[in-house]
Amino acid sequence: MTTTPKRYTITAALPYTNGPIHIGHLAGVYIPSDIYARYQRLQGRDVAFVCGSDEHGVPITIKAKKEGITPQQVVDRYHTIIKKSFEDFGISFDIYSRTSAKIHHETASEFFKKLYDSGKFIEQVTEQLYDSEANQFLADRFVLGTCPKCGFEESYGDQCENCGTSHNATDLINPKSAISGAVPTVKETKHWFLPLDKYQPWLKEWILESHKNDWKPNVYGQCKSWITDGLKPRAVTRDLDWGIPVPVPGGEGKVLYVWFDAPIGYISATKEWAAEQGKDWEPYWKDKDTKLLHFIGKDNIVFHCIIFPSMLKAEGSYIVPDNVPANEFLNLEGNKLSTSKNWAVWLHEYLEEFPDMQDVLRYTLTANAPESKDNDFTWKDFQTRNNSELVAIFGNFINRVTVLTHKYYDGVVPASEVDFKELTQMQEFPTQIGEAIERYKFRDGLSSLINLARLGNVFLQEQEPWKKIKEDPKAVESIINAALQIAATLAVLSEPFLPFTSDKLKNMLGLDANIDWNQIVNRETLLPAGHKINESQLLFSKIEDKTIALQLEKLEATKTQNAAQNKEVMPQKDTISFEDFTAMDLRVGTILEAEKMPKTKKLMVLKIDTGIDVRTIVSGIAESFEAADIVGKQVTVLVNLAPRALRGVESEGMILMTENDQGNLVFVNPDVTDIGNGNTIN
Ligand code: B3M
Ligand code: ZN
Repeated sequence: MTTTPKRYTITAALPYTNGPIHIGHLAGVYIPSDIYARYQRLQGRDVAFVCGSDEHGVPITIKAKKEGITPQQVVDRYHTIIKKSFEDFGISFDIYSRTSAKIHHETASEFFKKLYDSGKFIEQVTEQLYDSEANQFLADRFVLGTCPKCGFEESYGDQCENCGTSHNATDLINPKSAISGAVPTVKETKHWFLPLDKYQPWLKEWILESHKNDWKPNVYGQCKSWITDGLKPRAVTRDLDWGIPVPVPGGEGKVLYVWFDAPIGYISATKEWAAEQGKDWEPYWKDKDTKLLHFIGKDNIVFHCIIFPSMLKAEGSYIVPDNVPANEFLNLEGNKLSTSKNWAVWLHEYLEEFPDMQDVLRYTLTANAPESKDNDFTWKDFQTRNNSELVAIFGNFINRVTVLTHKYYDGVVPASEVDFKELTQMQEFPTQIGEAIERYKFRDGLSSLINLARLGNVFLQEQEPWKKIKEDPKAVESIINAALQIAATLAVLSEPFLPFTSDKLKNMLGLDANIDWNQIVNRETLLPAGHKINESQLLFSKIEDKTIALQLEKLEATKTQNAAQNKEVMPQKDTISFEDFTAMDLRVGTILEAEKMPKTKKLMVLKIDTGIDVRTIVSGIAESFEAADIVGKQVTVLVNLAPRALRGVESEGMILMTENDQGNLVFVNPDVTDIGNGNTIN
């Protein structure tokens, strides 16, 4: 039997502040952690739910360089946007802090100094990759190369996004600088290393032996492979200028590794929150009766299960996480979500297009959460979940029962003496949903919730109060009373998943906003007879096909844009002399006839009026044009090209073609001024 912990410290991964957040972030980390935190609060438990912006690290510096602004400007911009998105979607952090905050700089510095003073680090001069063009060491994301483990060619210096392995930049095969593209040289520099190998026996016992059954298989599996591969000392400082200065002698010009400071951000945020609340922060991180949980995405597992716990262990006075319920990844319409490719549904944009529909997204992302494998978000599924679950089941049930209550009883809850079996069944839902949440099975919890709404719907359908109201009004009182109890239970149990809907529903039913989870099965107190409910409102509304089509078009446009950007531009050919150029005789011609050459894919036989004669030219354009469409077109013709035979047809010249910026072949047409930026081809 597990006993209830005294308090919960719930952390959600600190998002990098180099861009806004999208549905992948919500589905992977913030919705599950929010469901969990809200549920524990409803159980009356002591919860600290903390998060904040991760404002150090190379991605931010790269973004700043790209835009010609300072890293501080980058983080200020996105911190505001991200914080607002979380608020807008009802992510109920007790605090959303940031790692550029003074309290965090102090906390992280002290933490480092404590490990330094107690001799927990190895100090070592090693050779690190260096970009001699940019005069800079190439840490982490400043270097790209082939992953030594999986062969992925675009692995970062510290982590491979393909296989998730974390390594040292010097392990990369064929490294190149992400700043200048140069092949790095090596240069000696001093750094501090945390000897992870020393913590290996403890990690083995703590994770592999004690958490075999309660950690998710994906998390446990990654840890196991790490520990069995053997851990190596890991540098926790970097030669960079953006970050927290290394606070010990010899640390000048160096900063803490972002993955050293960022998780300490959880502690700093807790401190900040506790100070605001007039509480003591320490029990949230140091008392053995506290349950510490890290909600993260799968690419962060090693940092939260191996590195940060080793840091906490080295420090000595902290607890380690009880669980790290990491999710897999969410894809969008079959492709990996990507900030740089703009392949995403951005939260701020979603809200502009679907105002007040936060819960529909929360619902879809939970119902489809990548809990045990990568999963796909599709707009079609979003529409179906809304129309056939939220509208047709949940919304429909609530609408029926509230409308009938107003119609028959002026909004006053009627009395009842009948114990319907549905009311007994209803009583099982709080435990069922609660247990699912406790086990991080949020999809199961949500599906139970919708089952409760289904139960209510079927109940009304079977009882048909609208038919009985004439001949048996007494029976209808009991039916409506029971249906209202189910509605009230839904109002409370939906809160962790659909907080906006829950608020609206509580309001409609005239329920106290702060009812807790265990109060709800009591029919006498929840919605007693005589209680008056408020005006009925629609909870959800149907999403039309055209709305979904618009979203799909938007993604199509992104694809086209990406294709145009990724198109390889052919390098310039060798220079020619002015004489070479003037030797070309270019004329404006008209296509008189066009015919695809039989048995070829590309060739088209054209009859061209060049102004001096009518001649035959064979051109490789049959894949791009229909013969009938080009007759009569004006084209530019190189008329003095030496004739040559193509498949037995003599070609006397060349039509000038180019590619436009969508990558399509177009004529260099005397009528058209915009010919794109391609080069001449035939
Ligand atoms: N900023 C990484 C990420 O967004 C990171 C998480 C830090 S949690 C301490 O993938
Ligand atoms: Zn790899």
